[in-house]
Amino acid sequence: MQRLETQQILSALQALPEWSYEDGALNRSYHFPSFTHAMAFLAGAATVIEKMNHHPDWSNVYNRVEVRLSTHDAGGVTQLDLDLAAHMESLAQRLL
Ligand code: H2B
Repeated sequence: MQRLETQQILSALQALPEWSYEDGALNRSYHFPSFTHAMAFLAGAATVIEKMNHHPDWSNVYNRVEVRLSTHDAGGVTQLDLDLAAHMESLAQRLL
């Protein structure tokens, strides 16, 4: 998987307006209605993540989930990160 150039990343993020490109990674903060919603999001995303074998840096505090996506092997953002961000976004739509 090849690392993408900044311009390619910014252009792809036009389809993911809630995501930002900072510090070499894609970033998104989710604020769910409850802890249960946040857990449903994490569990749903975990299935996709395992299928992709592509893992986020993420953290949870109560109803908030902070996600940071990069491809460690490539030292930056690749198409895999954009694909995972799109999957997470469609999962989250049903829970936000
Ligand atoms: N996830 C992420 N985000 N970046 C990686 O480089 C990565 C990964 N590498 N999940 C995978 C697993 C790698 O360890 C295996 C061997 O493909």
